[in-house]
Amino acid sequence: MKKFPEHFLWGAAMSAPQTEGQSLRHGKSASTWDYWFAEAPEKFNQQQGPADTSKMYELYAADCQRMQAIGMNSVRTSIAWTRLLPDGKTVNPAAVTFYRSYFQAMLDHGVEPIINLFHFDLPMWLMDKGGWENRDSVAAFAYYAETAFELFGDLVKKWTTFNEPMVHVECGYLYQYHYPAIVDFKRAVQVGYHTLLAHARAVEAFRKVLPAGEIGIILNISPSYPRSNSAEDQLAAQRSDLLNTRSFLDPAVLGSIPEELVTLLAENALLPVVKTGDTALLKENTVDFIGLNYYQPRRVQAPENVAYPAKMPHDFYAAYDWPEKKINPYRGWEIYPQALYDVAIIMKEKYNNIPWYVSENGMGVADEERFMNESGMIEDDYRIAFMQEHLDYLHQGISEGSNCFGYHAWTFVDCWSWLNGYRNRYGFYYMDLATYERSVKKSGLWFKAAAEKNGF
Ligand code: BGP
Repeated sequence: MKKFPEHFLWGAAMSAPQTEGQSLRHGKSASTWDYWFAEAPEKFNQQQGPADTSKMYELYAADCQRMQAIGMNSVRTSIAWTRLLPDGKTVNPAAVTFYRSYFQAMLDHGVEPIINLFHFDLPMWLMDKGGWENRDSVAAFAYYAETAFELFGDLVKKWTTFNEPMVHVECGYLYQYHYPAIVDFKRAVQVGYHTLLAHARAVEAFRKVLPAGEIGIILNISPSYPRSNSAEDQLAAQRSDLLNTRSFLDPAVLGSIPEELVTLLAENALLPVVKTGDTALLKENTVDFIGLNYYQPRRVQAPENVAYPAKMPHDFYAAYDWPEKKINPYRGWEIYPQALYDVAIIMKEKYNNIPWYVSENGMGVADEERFMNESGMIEDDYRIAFMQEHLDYLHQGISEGSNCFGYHAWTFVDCWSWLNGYRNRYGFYYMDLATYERSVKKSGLWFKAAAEKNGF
C-alpha cells in the first residue's frame, strides 16, 4: 500500500465561471466569456454558454455534501470578480451572502476551501479599458483581491491569485482561443507582465490583511522533453520551459524573472514596459505554496528555418510527435504520468523544496455516456487507471523528499469548459445536461477509498 503524507489534501478543482451559473444575474456583471458567447457564438463548439453551467449558485449545499460523500477533504474553486465587484468598486451584497454560505457549507462538510481569484474571467468593464494590457488592471486586481481577503478571510485560510495565467496570455494574444483573440507576441508579453505584477500586488495585500494565512498561485506545467540530446533540441526544450513555465514560476517562488528570459525577450524586441519599483515588488512578494496543473507534457525539437526576431513562441521550439506516446483516445492528449515524478524533483531541487500540490490532473472523455452501465453509473475504469498511475509517480517523488501536500483532480462534477462546452467530461460525478442531476461515477468511489486510506 502506498501511503501519502499526514494531512494530505485529497480533493478536486473547479472554477466559478465553469460551475456557478446565474451569470449576469444576482448583480453579476459580464465577463469576457459572457460577452464573447453573445457576440460570436460561432466560435463556440457548443450550444450551451456560460450562463447556467452546473447551477452551483443554487445547488452548492447539496454539492458540498456530495464532496464529503466521495472523501474529499478539500476543494478549490474561484470567486467571480464580476459577481463580487460588478463595477470594480462596489461590493455586491448578494455575492457576499452567496460566497459566505458556500464556503461555510464546505467547512461544515469537512472540505477545506482553497479559493482562487482569477480563472480566465476578466470583467468586461476592464476589457473595455484594454484589459491586462492596461497597467491600471494591476491596481484594479489588487483592490479586488484585498476586498475578497477582507470579506472571506475568516473562513478561507488558503488562497491563490491566478489559475494558469499563461493560458489567458497565450489564448487571448497568440492562439485566439480566448477573447480578445489577438495574435501579437509583444502585446502578449505585456499582458503576461501585468498579470505577474497583479499577482505580486495581491500577495502584498494578503500579507497586510491575512498575515496568518497562506497564499500561492496555480500554474499549468507541461514539462518539455527534447527530441534528442543534441544541443539544438536541448536548447529548444529549455526555451520552451523558460517561456511557458519559468516565466511565472521563478518570480512567484524565487522573486525574479529569469535573466535568460529577459535576454531572450530583449534580443527579439519583446521586452514589456517596466516601471521603477517593479523588481522590488516581485522580490518582496513571493508565495507560500504553488499549485501545479498537469495534464500532458510537451515534446519539442529545434525549430527550422526561422527568421528572427521571433513572431511566435514556436519560433523558439517546434512541436515533435514522439512515436512512443500513449494517447487518451477520448480527448487526444498524451498520457505521460512519469512527468509528475520529474515535476516533484524539479520543485525539490530548483525551487527550494517549496510546499506545492497537484492542483489539477484529470482525463477528459468525450461522449462519456457510452460507459454508463444499466444502473446509470459511468464505469470510468480508464480514469481510475489514469489517476492511479499519476499518483504512483507522485508518490515516488514524495518519497524522495518532494514537499507535495495534496492531489486535486479536475474535476468534482462534469462542467462547462470555455470553447468546448460539455464535450469533455472530467468529473467524479456525471451531470445530466437536461436535469442537472448528479450521479457518482466509479472513479468517485475509488477516490473515496483512496482518500479514506490516505493511499491505495
Ligand atoms: C485547464 C483549466 C480548466 C479546464 C481544464 C480542462 O487548463 O484550468 O479550466 O478547462 O483545463 O480542459 P478542457 O475542458 O478544454 O478539456
